Amino acid sequence: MKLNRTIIYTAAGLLMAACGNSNKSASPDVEATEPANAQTLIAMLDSASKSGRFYFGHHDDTAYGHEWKEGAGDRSDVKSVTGAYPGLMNWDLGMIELDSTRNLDGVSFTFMASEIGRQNARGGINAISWHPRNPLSGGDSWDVTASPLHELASNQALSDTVDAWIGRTADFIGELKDSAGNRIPVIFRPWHENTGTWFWWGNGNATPEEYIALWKRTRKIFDEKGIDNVVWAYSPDKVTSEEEYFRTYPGDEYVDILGTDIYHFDGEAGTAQYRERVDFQLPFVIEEARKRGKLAAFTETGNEGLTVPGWYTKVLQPLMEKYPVAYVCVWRNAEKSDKPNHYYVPFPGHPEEEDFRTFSRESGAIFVK
Ligand code: BMA
Repeated sequence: MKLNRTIIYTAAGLLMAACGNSNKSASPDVEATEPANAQTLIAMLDSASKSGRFYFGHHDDTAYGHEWKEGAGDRSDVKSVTGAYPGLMNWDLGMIELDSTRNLDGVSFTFMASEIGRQNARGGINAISWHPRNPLSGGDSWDVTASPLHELASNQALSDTVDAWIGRTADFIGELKDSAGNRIPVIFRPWHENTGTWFWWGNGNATPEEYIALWKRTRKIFDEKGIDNVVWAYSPDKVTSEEEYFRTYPGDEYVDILGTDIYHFDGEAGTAQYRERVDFQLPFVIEEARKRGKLAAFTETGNEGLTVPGWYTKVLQPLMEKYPVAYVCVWRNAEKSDKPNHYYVPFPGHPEEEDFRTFSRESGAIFVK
């Protein structure tokens, strides 16, 4: 189905859409297991997906872009091309565990908190990922030379460190407030892509039991601190079976969103493989989410450097039309002097600008002003 309309919401418009669409689908309501604060965000996401829409997400959207860094908050490559901000912005807490003032990509945590407030005020959604350092080796998230989760149960100093690190993410999230002083609900998506082997919490570096214990530990720390503004997202990478996806699933009482991260690699030559992976995975993610009273999302995707002509309208859009998810999020537009080809949305002057504008008008994607 082609939704031939522009969907750009203001905060008021979103509220009307949320109320107006509540009876349109026969699928069961998403379970009200989270506190009221988080429930508001769950309802927004649920209403979007039940009406055939989805939030379009971009990581670090207003923090920097392909040709600029250290934005003042109003600049965005998505906005420069489409006229509106993405409906969802993703942010990453990597380095907060070390009490750093900036994250692993140089974004100041003070700026991040303020941008989360601005995105919330314009009726948009915020999601948070976390690439923490390896607490055993001192390396980064991708350092798998030491496997801390094998030792977590027996090494008191290590488990104290991990608890303190999780505590810092909880404190940051608990401090996210709107202008009235109310906590801003956010999606938190820790310990992601764990079916892959590249993170210290991933496949080969932790048993399923160790991974699940880490997730439960995370949730316990948030609950003990009374953090009530989190919508929890589980997001393994591509898998070859449904059993693999659920092997590390912490349980329905810990998760609100069943997600998945699948990237389009190898340009045009990789299109068939990308489609196959998504066609395999999203149907069962969506179906299991429906059965369990959860939301489904395409938590990370993208074609790095937009090497596939028409990627947004010819590759992503047909997938989004087939698979009703609450949101899709593409990764960051790194500044060109840092990583010249590491971008996932076009910037002004890029040949894919028009294609992305068409996608923004016709796909049912939600952007905000
Ligand atoms: C990766 C890349 C890295 C970045 C990390 C965390 O996919 O974008 O350059 O440091 O995500 O944002």
